[in-house]
Amino acid sequence: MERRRRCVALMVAAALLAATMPSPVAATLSPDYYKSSCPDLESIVRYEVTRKKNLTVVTIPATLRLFFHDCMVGGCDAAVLIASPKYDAEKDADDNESLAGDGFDTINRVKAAVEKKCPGVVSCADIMALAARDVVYLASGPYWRVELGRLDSLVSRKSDVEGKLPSEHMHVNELAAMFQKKNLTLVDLVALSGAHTVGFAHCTRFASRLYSYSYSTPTDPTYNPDYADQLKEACPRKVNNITAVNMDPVSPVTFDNIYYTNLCNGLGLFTSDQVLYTDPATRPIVKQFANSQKDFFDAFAEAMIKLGRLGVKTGNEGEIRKVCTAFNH
Ligand code: HEM
Ligand SMILES: *[C@@H]1O[C@H](CO)[C@@H](O)[C@H](O)[C@H]1NC(C)=O
Ligand SMILES: *[C@@H]1O[C@H](CO)[C@@H](O)[C@H](O)[C@H]1NC(C)=O
Ligand SMILES: *[C@@H]1O[C@H](CO)[C@@H](O)[C@H](O)[C@H]1NC(C)=O
Ligand SMILES: CC(=O)N[C@H]1CO[C@H](CO)[C@@H](O)[C@@H]1O
Repeated sequence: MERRRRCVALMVAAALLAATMPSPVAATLSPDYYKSSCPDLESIVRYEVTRKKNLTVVTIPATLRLFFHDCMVGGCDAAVLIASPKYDAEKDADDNESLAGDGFDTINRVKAAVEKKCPGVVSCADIMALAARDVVYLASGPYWRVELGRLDSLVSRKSDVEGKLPSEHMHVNELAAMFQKKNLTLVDLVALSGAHTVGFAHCTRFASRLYSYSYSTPTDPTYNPDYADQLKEACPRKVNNITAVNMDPVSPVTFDNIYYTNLCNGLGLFTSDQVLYTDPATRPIVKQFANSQKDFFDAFAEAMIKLGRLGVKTGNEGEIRKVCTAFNH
């Protein structure tokens, strides 16, 4: 009840959403890209992703986050999947922020199944885009047609990651600037952050909000006090670096708009979540999504399509990897 009340009675102009028209489609991307070369692609991906999700539900957040990290660093090109014996690939950067192994495993399983039916045809980058859509849908989230036709990168460098991924300590101006560099708007930022309606975060990511916000005010006052108490219980002062909590304390495994009602109630886990409500630049968008799951779903789908257009490799910039963790050469 209380949760709903603080976010009702607002009518954000429809213009907010109209302002997020996607940029023109890169000529090479199309949902029908593999229509003749691998007609069963989407059902193979769906089947394998469902199988993996049936084994472990953390597949959902892990696979979704992996796609975001891949796209933000040099584009959606599966560079994040490369396993380097020298530990100098994208996934080895500190900023990979403990990407969960189940995301990698999902893509590798799907790729193996796709290779059996359509050898050498479908890129790992496209499989990541399809799998990210499928896990959202399996968690009761929106569905969208995925544009396809990406090639896989020929390089993957740890040093490329620095400064490309947002930090949980960032405020709206910093987040907006980082997203703007990728042509992602404020609405895209708020919508994509809604991915934190599923998944986990380690205590070490937000402990400073609980214990060392400032000298006179140790706990961030934008936390709901009861929530802060619960978090302190789960994450004591000298917590290890393994303990994690649900990012959406209300509906942790469902892809829904509760993330936004949470923000209205001080239940945003990271600074980067809660500021979307405290900052007047983004608060109307948070309220809109809290009030309309449909508006959130539409905006999320659109923002994921835009995210999927970043840094697409074509021609001699890429290849179709045989296995997603290694270059062909
Ligand atoms: C807006 C800026 C963002 C920041 C600062 C941020 C930061 C983080 C951090 C620090 C974690 C916890 C990692 C850990 O402790 O293991 C996390 C988890 C997660 N993030 Fe984000 N993120 C952002 C945007 C996004 C976007 C755009 C998506 C996807 C569209 C996303 C999807 C996820 C998911 C699904 C998880 C849970 C991962 C899991 O349970 O394995 N995040 N994020
Ligand atoms: C996943 O689990 C659901 C529910 O138990 C079941 O109906 C479905 O057949 C399973 N799918 C796969 C691919 O294992
Ligand atoms: C952003 O849009 C501009 C203008 O359409 C384009 O030139 C630029 O390449 C885009 N940037 C990214 C990262 O897609
Ligand atoms: C986690 O803590 C252990 C033990 O203190 C340490 O060896 C390890 O390097 C830490 N891992 C990370 C990712 O910081
Ligand atoms: C999933 C994964 O590969 N995570 C890596 C992130 O980077 C650290 C080193 O900074 C590795 O230890 C992890 O294995």
